[in-house]
Amino acid sequence: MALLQILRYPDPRLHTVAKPVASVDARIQTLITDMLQTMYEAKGIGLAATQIDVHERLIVMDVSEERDQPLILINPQLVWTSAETHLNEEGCLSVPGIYDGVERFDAVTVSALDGKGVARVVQAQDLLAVCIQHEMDHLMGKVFVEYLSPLKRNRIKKKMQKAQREEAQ
Ligand code: K1U
Ligand code: ZN
Repeated sequence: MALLQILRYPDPRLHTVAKPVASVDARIQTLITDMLQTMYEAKGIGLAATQIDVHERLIVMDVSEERDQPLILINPQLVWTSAETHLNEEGCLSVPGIYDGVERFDAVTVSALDGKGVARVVQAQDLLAVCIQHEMDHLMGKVFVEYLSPLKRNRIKKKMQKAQREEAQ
């Protein structure tokens, strides 16, 4: 197992559009193990491969209280979205310390391969639905701050750059 480095906003690599996973092989299984360990260690509820600079369509999540129900989505596709949307408070491991509201579908249905390469259909609502939409955005190169106003986004960008400059000293 290995802890992976999570890219921090405004790293331009976060805007890379991920390609489909060609085969759920040993390399992908190792990546899943390492991404789960990295997500749990960072106390996140999700992590997209984009965030660890791997540009393939792979997401790991766990929204359970006990942190014992990992969910793996490989090559996820949204097949249904609810008519209703809500503003939800979101955070992001690539934008630490920043939380803000994003409008998301209340419920979604996603088709994907699981960690063993088996085709699954996942129906999600509440926090899991929000997390899936947030992580699928990462795979498209989109970070949640891009839903915020240019003013807020610029403030966040400057704050992150300052924090990274200070960390480097
Ligand atoms: O993708 C990521 O960076 C992980 C992110 C997922 C996420 C959290 C909240 C809403 C949507 C997506 C996080 O895990 S941020 C940290 C966190 O654990 C958290 C933050 C706010 C609410 C719940 C959890
Ligand atoms: Zn994120």
